[in-house]
Formats: sequence, C-alpha cells, structure tokens
Amino acid sequence: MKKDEIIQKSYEIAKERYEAVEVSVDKTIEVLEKLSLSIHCWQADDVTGFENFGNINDAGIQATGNYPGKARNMDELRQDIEKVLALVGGKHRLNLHAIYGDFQRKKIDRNEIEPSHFTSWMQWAQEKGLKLDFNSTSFGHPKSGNLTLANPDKEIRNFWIEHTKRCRLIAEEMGKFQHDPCIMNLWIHDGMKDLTVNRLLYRSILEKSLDEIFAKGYTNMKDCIEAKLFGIGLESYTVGSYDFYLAYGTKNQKIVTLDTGHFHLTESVADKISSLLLFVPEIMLHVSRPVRWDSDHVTILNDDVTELAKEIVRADALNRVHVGLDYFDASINRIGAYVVGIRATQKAFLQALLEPLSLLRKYEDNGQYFERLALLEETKNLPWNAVWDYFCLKNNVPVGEDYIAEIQQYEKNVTSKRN
Ligand code: RNT
Ligand code: ZN
Repeated sequence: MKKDEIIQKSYEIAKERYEAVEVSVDKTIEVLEKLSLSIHCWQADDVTGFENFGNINDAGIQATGNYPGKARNMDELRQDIEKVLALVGGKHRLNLHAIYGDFQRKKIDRNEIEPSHFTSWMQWAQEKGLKLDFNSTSFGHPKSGNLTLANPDKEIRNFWIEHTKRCRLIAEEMGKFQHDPCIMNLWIHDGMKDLTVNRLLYRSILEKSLDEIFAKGYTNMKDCIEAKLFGIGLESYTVGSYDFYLAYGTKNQKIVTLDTGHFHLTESVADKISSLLLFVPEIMLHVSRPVRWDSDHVTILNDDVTELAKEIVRADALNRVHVGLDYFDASINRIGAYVVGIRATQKAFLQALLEPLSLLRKYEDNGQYFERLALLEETKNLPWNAVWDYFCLKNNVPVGEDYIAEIQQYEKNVTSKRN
C-alpha cells in the first residue's frame, strides 16, 4: 500500500474508534485548521531585530547558543518564515516586535517609529495570507536599564511611554490594513537584582504609565499585557508581576498574556484559564517550555501544553484565547525549532479537541469518578496520531518525521550559506 493510502485508511479506522466515544473527528480537523497560531518572528534571529542598539541580554532574557545560519536581515527572516509555513498545516499569524521594522538602515530611535516602517511587512503578510500581531520593545536599548515604564526618571519613562503609544498606533494600522484586529503585547523587563524597598512606588508608576499609554481607544488593535516571574539579573523584584497585571487587566478589561515560562515551575498555567475567562475579556498565550527556569526552550508536546489546550477546549474558549508561541533556542536549526514547536502546539490542541468530553462530563455530573478517571486514561491511547497524520496529508505538508529531511535540505541550500 502507498503511504497516502495507509494514512487515509488509518484515519477511517480512527474515526470509527472515536465515534464509539461520541467524538466527531471530521469536525475536530475543521477546528484545527482554523486555529491560527501567532508565530513569533524572533526565533529566526535570536531576538536581534533590525536596528543596532544593543542586545536582549540587558532585559533578563537570554538566547543561548550559536548555531550557524540565523537570519541576518529582513529578507532572510521572511524567507525562513515562508519555509516554516510550508511545513505546517493551517493559516497562521506572524508576531512582530518593534525592533523588526523596515528601517532601511536608517537609525530610527524607538520614540520615532511609525506605521510607515511596517508597510512592507503588511504588504508581504497580505501576499502570504498572514495576519500580523505586534509587540513594543523596551529591551536592548541604551535607555532600557533596569526600569523603563516604571522609571521614576521622567525623561526615561516618557521615552518609553512615547515608544509604546507609537506601537499601539502601528498595531492599529496593521489591524486596519488586514481587516482583523492586531494584538499588541506589552512586556517590560522592569525589576531589580536585589532587595527592593520601594516596591509600591515602581508599581504605582507603572500603573500610571499604562493608564497614559492606554488612554487612547482604538478599534483595530487589542492590547495585551504580559507578566513575568523574574529576569536574569533582576531576580529579586519584578514590577510587572502576575498579580499586578491580573489586577490591572481585570480592572481595565485588557487581555492578559500567560507565558507558560513565567510561573513557578510547579504552578499549573492550565488551571488559570477558567479563572481568567471570568474576569478578563480575552487571553493571549505565549506557549514556551521552561527548563528549570524561563529558559524559552522549544515547545514540545508535553503534559503542560496538552493540559493547557484541554482547559481551553473544555471551556469552549477557542474564540477568546489567542495562541501565540514564544521561545528562542539559538543552539539548534532555527527553522526546525519553529516547526517542532508549531506542530507540537497543534498536536496538543488536536488531542484536546478529540477528548470524549460529553461522556466525561456525564460521568462527572453523575459522580462516577472511577469511570471519569478510566476514560481519561484510555483517551491517552486513542488513535489521535492517525488523525494528526491525516491533517498533515490533507494540508499538503510533510507527514510525521518527513519534515526533517526538508529542513536539512533548506539548511544545505540556504541557511548554511549565511555566515
Ligand atoms: C520575556 C517575555 C516576552 C519576550 C518577547 C521577546 O520573558 O516572554 O514575551 O519573550 O517579547
Ligand atoms: Zn512571552
């Protein structure tokens, strides 16, 4: 039998197997095809961007490794993203940071950026059938220091307020252009390395800065705010902690971003979904993989990610949760890093969509907890992988490990020639 026929046949069998537990497989494929992931642009070049002010290492985040072939400019970055998109099913979004503007080699400072610096991105994205999301960039700049929007120094603070306001305008223009809201994430690294005595002061300054930034209402962009546990070199105090942004987001009805690397390692991010859904309008996810700390390793199909996907599907909240990725591993092939992470996230959602929810809920309602546990266990070995292979086949992308060879080929022909 030919490989395609085997996949088709396995899928038909899987379908029947799932029907026995009251799951309609065809429908799950449709839903998965519509699940647009917001793919971060910064895995392609280790969060370097196209201006030359400094590097990310002053912001508590760190890309480690020096695998050859990173994208050195906008054309290479776009080329890499196009390659990635050819290896994953579905229609996706690209998440840009402000430092990725088309600056034409001019030195445009952060408080000078404008929508025009992103026109070529908008056009390129339209050609490729992509939607854009956006981020302000407060790190990697001479004025970054330890405090940006929470800085008591008015001049520095105002510089970053101006930057962030401009980013919102850029996001608004992107949203207008693409006829779909552009989601703009605000994450700042502000914090202190050592014991901090004015904790309240910096947080109250941040609150005021945010109020000023968000004062103008827009209709084609949406704001989201991202907390963090700690950054390297800023271990003792994080101004924008989870409590801070959860409270700010609830009070001001902003989207709260949950980065799966930004919590204590034993904390369940999945369990936060159902609470947030009650109090904030929407949720943005940065799916990542913390290894011992917020290390931003490539996302893989692990329990954390599947539980997260399941909670979203169980809450019927796919329309209120935006799924973005956020990792940057500079030690392996970067195209490969993208493809592994995207496919892992899709697999997690596929498993979630294939969960025999109506049966499980029935058991739970009846207090049949043994039955619930047993079905959850048996669900783990239902043939979801046959559905996954079929999804790839249907979307004309490599099935299973076949993408490894394609990435090796791209490395041979393209990325290995960059030095
Ligand atoms: C940092 C945050 C943030 C960044 C990107 C580059 O810890 O996760 O989202 O990773 O903005
Ligand atoms: Zn993040």
